[in-house]
Amino acid sequence: MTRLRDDVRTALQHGVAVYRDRPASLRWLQHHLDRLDEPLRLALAGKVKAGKSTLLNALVGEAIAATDAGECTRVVTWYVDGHAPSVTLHPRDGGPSRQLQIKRVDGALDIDLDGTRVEQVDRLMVTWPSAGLRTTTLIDTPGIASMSLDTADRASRFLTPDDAPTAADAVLYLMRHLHAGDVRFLESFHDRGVARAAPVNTIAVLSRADEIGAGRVDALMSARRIAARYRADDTLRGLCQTVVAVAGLLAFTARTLRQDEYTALAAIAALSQDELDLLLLSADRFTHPDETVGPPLEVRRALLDRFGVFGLRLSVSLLRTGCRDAPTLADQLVARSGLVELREVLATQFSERRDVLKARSALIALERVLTVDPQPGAAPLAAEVERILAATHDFAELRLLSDLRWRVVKLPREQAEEAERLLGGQGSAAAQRLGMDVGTEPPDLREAALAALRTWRRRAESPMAGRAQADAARTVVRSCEGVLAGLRS
Ligand SMILES: Nc1nc2c(ncn2[C@@H]2O[C@H](COP(=O)(O)OP(=O)(O)OP(=O)(O)O)[C@@H](O)[C@H]2O)c(=O)[nH]1
Ligand SMILES: [Mg+2]
Repeated sequence: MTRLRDDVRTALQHGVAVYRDRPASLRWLQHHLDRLDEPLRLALAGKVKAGKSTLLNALVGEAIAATDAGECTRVVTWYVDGHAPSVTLHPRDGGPSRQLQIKRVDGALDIDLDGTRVEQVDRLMVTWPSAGLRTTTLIDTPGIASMSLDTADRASRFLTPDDAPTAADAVLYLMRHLHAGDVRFLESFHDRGVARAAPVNTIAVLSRADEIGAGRVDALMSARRIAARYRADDTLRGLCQTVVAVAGLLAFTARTLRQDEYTALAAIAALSQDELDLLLLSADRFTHPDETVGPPLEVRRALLDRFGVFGLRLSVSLLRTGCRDAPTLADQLVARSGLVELREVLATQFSERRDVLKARSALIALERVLTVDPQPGAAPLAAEVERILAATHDFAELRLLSDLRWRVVKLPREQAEEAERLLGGQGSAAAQRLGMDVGTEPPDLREAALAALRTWRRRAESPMAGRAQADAARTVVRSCEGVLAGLRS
């Protein structure tokens, strides 16, 4: 995979040589050269209050992104791993960037724009030492379709700028229910040229999943069923890789669970069933000033903020069925929040494809320069981009994945699903491509890969197949060959 990165680096370096007398293009190319070796940039996008910042905090395991109130929810904020904490403000007018003071309020990061108006801020850059940010830079964006047109505008300008490839390599799109506005936004977040495959770098999240079904203990099961239905939806299939249900608040609270919270929950779990049923009836009931059972009012209020009604009910039921300490409770809550699945999907769809996604971003940028600023000496460079695109099977895979999902290439449903899997649509490891368990022994994997190879060769050579179907089958054959080669080495 590093060969792809090397090829793209070489092409960008050629670009730098060709454009040495064109300052704007040169800066752009140099920027992309640096970016090639950076961690993957993952943006969190979605409507106002979809739970973006909370999920970001859950992924990092710390309260670094501002949630709810505060002007900082209205600016694009980057979170980058680094040695010492720092916050840098980059102004919109391209003027010099400046350092801001860092404050922590109740353990959460509190950024003060120090007199600068939100409208004047291009982005905030937060450097924060965190293992969660080492391989991925997270970018929090303001809510789209918000009351304030300008805030929404800042997010969409960042995610789908008119005149430049996007600054993110991949996107996590949060939605509470599928809404026409979500579809429109996802549609507008499309590619220009190169891989022509927006779905490859977008994962949709059914967020605040605990609120589905009014916080009943089976809320997450309902949410998972809805996510599965969205996954099968033809429109959404063409717009994102997959859909995962996540209760971000619960995940964040679990990852930062405190002993005093555990103790308070354990005291609640020890109440009689009748008392419990009443206390956990609703949010209002739980924080009612006249309530006499359970912890004091301010503790109950704080618990509700951190867990939500669903989280409280789930925690109590876990405590009553044998969960004995805070770390165990935290693990079980994280497991049920959907965060584990989300992390797995991020790993298989994005982290393992990091080099392809990075190369893709860089080639989009290069193609852009070649188009808007054509130069006499640039023809070999254009040819080089073409060659990389044609020679890199990963791009062929991404393109075909997208075409199958958009039904540009039509295969019978079952064949299409099998093709998507073999192309790496559910993860690029051999077992995932072959639809087998992760622990499957290599000889069994090899046998399955050979069987798949034979099937798809037959399909590629079938006189019944149309041209597009035959081409698609040939791409799948190459993927099978790749799996076999990987197993051999
Ligand atoms: N019940 C529940 N509440 C949540 C969840 N995620 C976020 N919230 C709450 O929803 C509100 C908004 O959450 P944020 O994370 O700030 O949402 P956001 O999408 O970043 O909002 P903006 O940046 O203002 O667009 C907060 O009060 C959160 O506590 C969740 O998974 N479950
Ligand atoms: Mg936010």
